[in-house]
Amino acid sequence: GVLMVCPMSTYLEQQLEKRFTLLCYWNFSDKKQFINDYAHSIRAVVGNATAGADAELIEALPELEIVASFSVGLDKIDLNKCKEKGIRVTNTPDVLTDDVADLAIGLMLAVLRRICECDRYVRKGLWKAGDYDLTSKLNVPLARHCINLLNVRCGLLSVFSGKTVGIIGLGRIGLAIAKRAEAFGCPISYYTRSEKPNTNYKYYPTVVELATNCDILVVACALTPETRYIVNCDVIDALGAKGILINIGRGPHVDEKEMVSALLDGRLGGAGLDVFENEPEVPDKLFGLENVVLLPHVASGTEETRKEMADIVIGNLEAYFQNKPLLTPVV
Ligand code: 8YV
Repeated sequence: GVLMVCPMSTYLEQQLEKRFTLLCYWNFSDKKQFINDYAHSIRAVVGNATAGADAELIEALPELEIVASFSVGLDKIDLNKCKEKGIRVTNTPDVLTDDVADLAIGLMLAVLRRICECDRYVRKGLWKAGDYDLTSKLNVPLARHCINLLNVRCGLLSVFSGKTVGIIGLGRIGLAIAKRAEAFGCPISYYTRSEKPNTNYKYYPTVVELATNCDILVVACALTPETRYIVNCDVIDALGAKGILINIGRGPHVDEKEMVSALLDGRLGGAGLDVFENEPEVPDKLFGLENVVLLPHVASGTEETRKEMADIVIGNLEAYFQNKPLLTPVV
Protein backbone atom coordinates (compact mmCIF):
# COMPACT_ATOMS: atom_id res chain seq x y z
CA GLY A 1 0.00 0.00 0.00
CA VAL A 2 0.89 3.68 -0.45
CA LEU A 3 0.34 6.11 2.40
CA MET A 4 -0.40 9.74 1.52
CA VAL A 5 0.31 11.77 4.66
CA CYS A 6 -1.73 14.90 3.92
CA PRO A 7 -3.99 16.23 1.17
CA MET A 8 -1.95 17.79 -1.65
CA SER A 9 -3.45 17.11 -5.08
CA THR A 10 -6.70 15.47 -6.14
CA TYR A 11 -5.18 14.44 -9.43
CA LEU A 12 -2.31 12.70 -7.62
CA GLU A 13 -4.75 11.00 -5.26
CA GLN A 14 -6.86 9.71 -8.15
CA GLN A 15 -3.86 8.46 -10.09
CA LEU A 16 -2.39 6.71 -7.06
CA GLU A 17 -5.73 5.10 -6.34
CA LYS A 18 -5.80 3.63 -9.85
CA ARG A 19 -2.40 2.01 -9.42
CA PHE A 20 -1.97 1.16 -5.74
CA THR A 21 -3.86 0.53 -2.55
CA LEU A 22 -3.99 4.13 -1.33
CA LEU A 23 -4.34 5.05 2.32
CA CYS A 24 -5.03 8.70 3.19
CA TYR A 25 -3.59 9.40 6.63
CA TRP A 26 -5.81 12.41 7.29
CA ASN A 27 -8.93 10.29 7.03
CA PHE A 28 -7.95 8.33 10.14
CA SER A 29 -8.45 10.28 13.34
CA ASP A 30 -6.86 7.67 15.61
CA LYS A 31 -3.29 7.53 14.29
CA LYS A 32 -2.22 4.89 16.82
CA GLN A 33 -5.01 2.60 15.73
CA PHE A 34 -4.15 3.29 12.11
CA ILE A 35 -0.53 2.24 12.65
CA ASN A 36 -1.71 -0.89 14.46
CA ASP A 37 -4.02 -1.83 11.61
CA TYR A 38 -2.01 -0.82 8.56
CA ALA A 39 1.70 -0.34 9.38
CA HIS A 40 2.72 -3.70 7.93
CA SER A 41 1.00 -3.08 4.62
CA ILE A 42 2.65 0.27 3.84
CA ARG A 43 5.62 0.15 1.47
CA ALA A 44 5.57 3.74 0.24
CA VAL A 45 4.90 7.18 1.72
CA VAL A 46 3.91 10.24 -0.30
CA GLY A 47 4.53 13.55 1.48
CA ASN A 48 5.01 17.21 0.60
CA ALA A 49 6.23 20.48 2.10
CA THR A 50 3.68 20.25 4.91
CA ALA A 51 4.26 16.68 6.05
CA GLY A 52 6.68 13.97 5.02
CA ALA A 53 8.30 11.15 6.89
CA ASP A 54 9.90 12.01 10.20
CA ALA A 55 11.85 9.55 12.35
CA GLU A 56 8.72 8.57 14.27
CA LEU A 57 6.70 7.65 11.18
CA ILE A 58 9.64 5.83 9.60
CA GLU A 59 10.11 3.78 12.77
CA ALA A 60 6.39 2.98 12.85
CA LEU A 61 6.40 1.55 9.30
CA PRO A 62 8.62 -1.55 9.24
CA GLU A 63 7.91 -2.35 5.57
CA LEU A 64 8.59 1.17 4.27
CA GLU A 65 10.82 1.11 1.17
CA ILE A 66 10.35 4.48 -0.52
CA VAL A 67 9.35 8.05 0.34
CA ALA A 68 8.23 10.02 -2.74
CA SER A 69 7.82 13.71 -1.99
CA PHE A 70 5.45 15.99 -3.89
CA SER A 71 7.97 18.83 -3.44
CA VAL A 72 11.53 19.75 -4.26
CA GLY A 73 12.25 20.56 -0.60
CA LEU A 74 13.10 17.57 1.58
CA ASP A 75 13.04 19.19 5.00
CA LYS A 76 10.06 17.14 6.21
CA ILE A 77 11.88 13.86 5.57
CA ASP A 78 14.45 12.39 7.93
CA LEU A 79 17.02 11.71 5.22
CA ASN A 80 19.58 10.22 7.59
CA LYS A 81 17.08 7.73 8.91
CA CYS A 82 16.13 6.80 5.34
CA LYS A 83 19.80 6.27 4.41
CA GLU A 84 20.34 4.20 7.50
CA LYS A 85 17.38 1.96 6.72
CA GLY A 86 17.94 1.75 2.97
CA ILE A 87 14.69 3.60 2.24
CA ARG A 88 14.74 5.37 -1.11
CA VAL A 89 13.72 9.05 -1.35
CA THR A 90 12.59 11.06 -4.37
CA ASN A 91 11.49 14.69 -4.92
CA THR A 92 10.15 16.84 -7.77
CA PRO A 93 12.99 19.11 -8.94
CA ASP A 94 13.19 21.20 -12.14
CA VAL A 95 9.50 21.19 -13.11
CA LEU A 96 8.70 23.87 -10.51
CA THR A 97 11.81 26.04 -10.94
CA ASP A 98 10.23 28.51 -13.39
CA ASP A 99 7.06 28.91 -11.30
CA VAL A 100 8.94 29.58 -8.10
CA ALA A 101 11.32 32.04 -9.77
CA ASP A 102 8.38 33.78 -11.50
CA LEU A 103 6.64 34.19 -8.18
CA ALA A 104 9.79 35.56 -6.51
CA ILE A 105 9.88 38.31 -9.16
CA GLY A 106 6.12 38.75 -8.75
CA LEU A 107 6.59 39.33 -5.04
CA MET A 108 9.35 41.88 -5.66
CA LEU A 109 7.11 43.82 -8.02
CA ALA A 110 4.09 43.46 -5.77
CA VAL A 111 5.93 44.77 -2.70
CA LEU A 112 7.75 47.64 -4.42
CA ARG A 113 4.90 48.75 -6.68
CA ARG A 114 2.28 47.95 -4.03
CA ILE A 115 0.18 46.06 -6.53
CA CYS A 116 -2.07 44.36 -3.96
CA GLU A 117 -2.63 47.59 -2.06
CA CYS A 118 -3.45 49.49 -5.23
CA ASP A 119 -5.91 46.76 -6.18
CA ARG A 120 -7.60 47.09 -2.78
CA TYR A 121 -7.75 50.86 -3.29
CA VAL A 122 -9.60 50.46 -6.56
CA ARG A 123 -11.97 47.79 -5.22
CA LYS A 124 -12.90 49.95 -2.25
CA GLY A 125 -13.92 52.74 -4.62
CA LEU A 126 -11.24 55.04 -3.20
CA TRP A 127 -9.84 55.94 -6.59
CA LYS A 128 -13.12 57.45 -7.69
CA ALA A 129 -13.71 59.05 -4.32
CA GLY A 130 -10.25 60.56 -3.95
CA ASP A 131 -9.42 61.22 -7.58
CA TYR A 132 -6.10 59.78 -6.70
CA ASP A 133 -3.42 59.86 -9.34
CA LEU A 134 -0.54 57.52 -8.73
CA THR A 135 1.61 59.37 -11.22
CA SER A 136 1.45 62.78 -9.49
CA LYS A 137 3.01 61.67 -6.27
CA LEU A 138 4.50 65.07 -5.52
CA ASN A 139 1.26 66.94 -5.81
CA VAL A 140 0.66 68.30 -2.30
CA PRO A 141 -3.15 67.96 -2.12
CA LEU A 142 -2.64 64.35 -3.05
CA ALA A 143 -0.34 63.69 -0.14
CA ARG A 144 -3.33 63.10 2.10
CA HIS A 145 -4.55 60.39 -0.23
CA CYS A 146 -1.07 58.95 -0.42
CA ILE A 147 -1.10 58.61 3.32
CA ASN A 148 -4.39 56.78 3.12
CA LEU A 149 -3.23 54.54 0.37
CA LEU A 150 0.39 54.00 1.15
CA ASN A 151 2.11 53.18 4.34
CA VAL A 152 3.52 56.49 5.59
CA ARG A 153 6.64 54.95 6.99
CA CYS A 154 7.83 53.54 3.73
CA GLY A 155 6.68 56.23 1.39
CA LEU A 156 5.64 55.80 -2.18
CA LEU A 157 5.71 53.19 -4.87
CA SER A 158 9.27 52.28 -5.54
CA VAL A 159 11.19 51.31 -8.69
CA PHE A 160 12.09 47.66 -9.16
CA SER A 161 14.24 47.75 -12.32
CA GLY A 162 17.88 48.26 -11.45
CA LYS A 163 17.58 47.39 -7.76
CA THR A 164 20.34 45.16 -6.44
CA VAL A 165 19.10 41.65 -5.81
CA GLY A 166 20.94 39.46 -3.31
CA ILE A 167 20.15 35.76 -3.41
CA ILE A 168 20.76 33.25 -0.63
CA GLY A 169 21.35 29.94 -2.37
CA LEU A 170 22.31 29.75 -6.04
CA GLY A 171 20.83 26.38 -6.96
CA ARG A 172 18.28 25.78 -9.69
CA ILE A 173 15.74 28.22 -8.24
CA GLY A 174 18.28 30.86 -7.17
CA LEU A 175 19.79 30.89 -10.66
CA ALA A 176 16.37 31.15 -12.31
CA ILE A 177 15.60 34.18 -10.11
CA ALA A 178 18.98 35.71 -10.98
CA LYS A 179 18.34 35.28 -14.70
CA ARG A 180 14.96 36.98 -14.47
CA ALA A 181 16.20 39.84 -12.28
CA GLU A 182 19.10 40.41 -14.70
CA ALA A 183 16.54 41.08 -17.41
CA PHE A 184 15.15 43.87 -15.20
CA GLY A 185 18.63 45.42 -15.11
CA CYS A 186 19.22 44.34 -11.52
CA PRO A 187 22.81 43.74 -10.40
CA ILE A 188 22.94 40.25 -8.84
CA SER A 189 24.87 39.12 -5.80
CA TYR A 190 24.64 35.92 -3.82
CA TYR A 191 25.63 33.95 -0.77
CA THR A 192 26.35 30.23 -0.79
CA ARG A 193 28.67 28.21 1.44
CA SER A 194 31.36 28.30 -1.22
CA GLU A 195 31.75 30.58 -4.22
CA LYS A 196 30.32 29.24 -7.50
CA PRO A 197 33.02 29.00 -10.18
CA ASN A 198 30.81 29.59 -13.24
CA THR A 199 28.97 32.83 -12.58
CA ASN A 200 29.76 36.51 -12.91
CA TYR A 201 27.47 37.37 -10.01
CA LYS A 202 29.07 39.04 -7.01
CA TYR A 203 29.79 36.60 -4.21
CA TYR A 204 29.62 37.48 -0.52
CA PRO A 205 31.00 34.98 1.99
CA THR A 206 28.44 35.93 4.67
CA VAL A 207 24.72 36.64 4.58
CA VAL A 208 25.24 39.87 6.56
CA GLU A 209 27.59 41.21 3.87
CA LEU A 210 25.12 40.19 1.18
CA ALA A 211 22.26 41.90 3.03
CA THR A 212 24.34 45.05 3.62
CA ASN A 213 25.00 45.33 -0.10
CA CYS A 214 21.62 44.62 -1.66
CA ASP A 215 18.19 46.26 -1.90
CA ILE A 216 16.22 43.03 -2.17
CA LEU A 217 17.25 39.89 -0.31
CA VAL A 218 15.78 36.60 -1.55
CA VAL A 219 15.82 33.30 0.33
CA ALA A 220 16.20 30.50 -2.23
CA CYS A 221 18.17 27.80 -0.45
CA ALA A 222 17.15 24.43 0.99
CA LEU A 223 16.08 24.27 4.63
CA THR A 224 18.65 22.33 6.64
CA PRO A 225 19.84 22.63 10.25
CA GLU A 226 22.56 25.01 8.94
CA THR A 227 20.15 27.31 7.08
CA ARG A 228 17.50 27.52 9.79
CA TYR A 229 17.23 31.23 10.80
CA ILE A 230 19.79 32.14 8.13
CA VAL A 231 17.91 35.45 8.05
CA ASN A 232 18.35 36.46 11.68
CA CYS A 233 18.27 39.76 13.52
CA ASP A 234 21.73 40.82 12.24
CA VAL A 235 20.79 40.07 8.64
CA ILE A 236 17.52 41.98 8.96
CA ASP A 237 19.35 44.99 10.41
CA ALA A 238 21.93 44.77 7.61
CA LEU A 239 19.15 44.77 5.02
CA GLY A 240 17.74 47.84 6.71
CA ALA A 241 14.85 50.28 6.56
CA LYS A 242 14.90 50.43 2.75
CA GLY A 243 15.53 46.75 2.22
CA ILE A 244 12.99 44.21 1.02
CA LEU A 245 12.97 40.58 2.11
CA ILE A 246 11.53 37.95 -0.25
CA ASN A 247 11.03 34.41 1.04
CA ILE A 248 10.06 31.63 -1.37
CA GLY A 249 12.13 29.08 0.57
CA ARG A 250 10.81 27.93 3.92
CA GLY A 251 9.39 29.85 6.87
CA PRO A 252 12.08 28.68 9.31
CA HIS A 253 14.77 30.27 7.13
CA VAL A 254 13.70 33.55 8.72
CA ASP A 255 13.48 34.48 12.38
CA GLU A 256 9.84 35.47 11.97
CA LYS A 257 9.49 37.26 15.32
CA GLU A 258 12.48 39.46 14.50
CA MET A 259 11.17 40.11 11.00
CA VAL A 260 7.73 41.12 12.28
CA SER A 261 9.11 43.54 14.87
CA ALA A 262 11.55 45.01 12.31
CA LEU A 263 8.65 45.57 9.89
CA LEU A 264 6.52 47.14 12.63
CA ASP A 265 9.38 49.42 13.74
CA GLY A 266 10.23 50.41 10.19
CA ARG A 267 13.69 48.88 10.55
CA LEU A 268 12.91 46.67 7.54
CA GLY A 269 11.44 48.23 4.41
CA GLY A 270 9.08 45.49 3.30
CA ALA A 271 8.61 41.81 2.71
CA GLY A 272 7.12 39.44 0.16
CA LEU A 273 6.42 36.09 1.80
CA ASP A 274 5.16 32.84 0.35
CA VAL A 275 6.19 30.79 3.39
CA PHE A 276 5.89 31.12 7.17
CA GLU A 277 7.34 29.49 10.25
CA ASN A 278 4.08 27.92 11.36
CA GLU A 279 1.94 27.42 8.30
CA PRO A 280 -0.95 28.03 7.94
CA GLU A 281 -0.46 30.46 10.84
CA VAL A 282 0.61 33.94 9.71
CA PRO A 283 1.49 36.52 12.39
CA ASP A 284 -1.61 38.74 12.44
CA LYS A 285 0.51 41.82 13.16
CA LEU A 286 1.44 41.61 9.48
CA PHE A 287 -2.18 42.01 8.38
CA GLY A 288 -2.15 45.74 9.11
CA LEU A 289 1.00 46.44 7.10
CA GLU A 290 0.79 47.56 3.49
CA ASN A 291 4.49 47.05 2.81
CA VAL A 292 4.14 43.29 2.99
CA VAL A 293 2.59 40.84 0.56
CA LEU A 294 1.45 37.55 2.05
CA LEU A 295 0.86 34.39 0.04
CA PRO A 296 -0.30 30.93 1.18
CA HIS A 297 2.70 28.86 -0.05
CA VAL A 298 1.70 28.85 -3.71
CA ALA A 299 4.99 29.36 -5.56
CA SER A 300 4.72 26.01 -7.37
CA GLY A 301 0.94 26.13 -7.40
CA THR A 302 0.06 26.34 -11.07
CA GLU A 303 -2.17 23.73 -12.66
CA GLU A 304 0.51 22.71 -15.15
CA THR A 305 3.34 22.40 -12.64
CA ARG A 306 1.32 20.60 -9.99
CA LYS A 307 0.36 18.00 -12.61
CA GLU A 308 4.00 17.56 -13.63
CA MET A 309 4.96 17.18 -9.97
CA ALA A 310 2.26 14.54 -9.49
CA ASP A 311 3.40 12.65 -12.60
CA ILE A 312 6.95 12.55 -11.21
CA VAL A 313 5.70 11.13 -7.89
CA ILE A 314 3.72 8.45 -9.75
CA GLY A 315 6.63 7.77 -12.13
CA ASN A 316 9.01 7.27 -9.23
CA LEU A 317 6.68 4.86 -7.44
CA GLU A 318 5.99 2.87 -10.60
CA ALA A 319 9.68 2.69 -11.45
CA TYR A 320 10.50 1.56 -7.94
CA PHE A 321 7.94 -1.24 -7.86
CA GLN A 322 8.95 -2.38 -11.37
CA ASN A 323 12.63 -2.47 -10.35
CA LYS A 324 13.49 0.30 -12.77
CA PRO A 325 15.78 3.28 -12.09
CA LEU A 326 14.06 6.11 -10.16
CA LEU A 327 13.33 9.30 -12.09
CA THR A 328 14.53 11.76 -9.44
CA PRO A 329 16.39 9.89 -6.69
CA VAL A 330 17.75 11.77 -3.67
CA VAL A 331 18.58 8.82 -1.43
C1 8YV B 1 4.71 22.69 -2.58
C2 8YV B 1 7.25 23.15 -2.07
O1 8YV B 1 4.00 23.83 -2.25
O2 8YV B 1 8.45 21.98 -3.71
C3 8YV B 1 8.45 22.42 -2.57
O3 8YV B 1 9.42 22.29 -1.82
O4 8YV B 1 7.27 23.76 -1.07
C4 8YV B 1 6.03 23.14 -2.91
O5 8YV B 1 6.26 22.88 -4.22
C5 8YV B 1 4.19 21.61 -1.79
O6 8YV B 1 5.00 20.54 -1.56
C6 8YV B 1 2.88 21.20 -2.40
O7 8YV B 1 2.14 20.41 -1.63
